[in-house]
Amino acid sequence: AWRGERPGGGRTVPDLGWLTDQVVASFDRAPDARVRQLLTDLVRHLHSYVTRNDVTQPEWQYAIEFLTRAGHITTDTRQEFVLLSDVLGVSSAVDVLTNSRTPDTTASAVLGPFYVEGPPAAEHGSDIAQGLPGTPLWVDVSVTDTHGEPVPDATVDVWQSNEDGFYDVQLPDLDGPVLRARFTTDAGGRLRFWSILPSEYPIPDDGPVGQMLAATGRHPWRAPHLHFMIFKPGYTQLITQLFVRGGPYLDTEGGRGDTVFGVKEDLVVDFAPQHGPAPDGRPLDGEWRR
Ligand code: MBD
Ligand code: FE
Repeated sequence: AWRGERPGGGRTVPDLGWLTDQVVASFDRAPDARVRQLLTDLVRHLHSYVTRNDVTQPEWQYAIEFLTRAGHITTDTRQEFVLLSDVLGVSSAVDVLTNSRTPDTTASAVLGPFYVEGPPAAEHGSDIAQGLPGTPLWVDVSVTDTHGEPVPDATVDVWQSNEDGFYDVQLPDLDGPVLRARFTTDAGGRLRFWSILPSEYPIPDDGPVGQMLAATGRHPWRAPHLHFMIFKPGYTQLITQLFVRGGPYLDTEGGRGDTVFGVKEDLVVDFAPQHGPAPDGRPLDGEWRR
């Protein structure tokens, strides 16, 4: 962490409006109005930020080094900038903005770093955990349009962590994809599959984002969740998550909950313990584990 001295408090910082104006004017001829708007406002906020906080050169250098270290962590399974956006609540903010454009739909949720394009196609009733240990979970979801009518032939990608909170892409010993699958909704707009209960999950915290969490006394945990991406030509895509009611880190107050601020009350659902035969005839009770 950065340890330099801050300049003495109470000093009057110079007015930098002339400098801000010059940079803003430099964007005047940007042909794309949206580009001009976003860059102009970004510069205004950055200038205001360094001015209001009287940022020193070592501090700014530290910030640049932090971002540079983050930028170097880009693998298939780890994108530090995504995590940074997540833990600062920016991903969630953009998600809420996006969702507000389509009222009357199931709430969306952030994509996260572990979606893999083109998951393996799975049959209704199959086990996407492929026998991994955990508490058996039977998922029965209906996809409906905004009039409540079932949507058949929608593509539904699902992905989740295992019992220890790891996604398959984080486990090099696994042989091929697991706990991720692609379903097509049936004539009644439904999909059904076996899996295991997802568990709470620490976001990767051995990099710059982890240092920031540690420096601020924050924990790295996400509340247990199942991811869904639902799409069909002619419909707006829905990316969402379902959270396990009663699970840890669901608290949306006080900044001690889900570390990416991704929980929405509407998306917390009952994962009810079942007794007796399972919907597909398998023996099952609430205590049963494999
Ligand atoms: C996850 O599993 C996740 O879903 C998000 C949004 C961020 C980090 C890890
Ligand atoms: Fe996730």
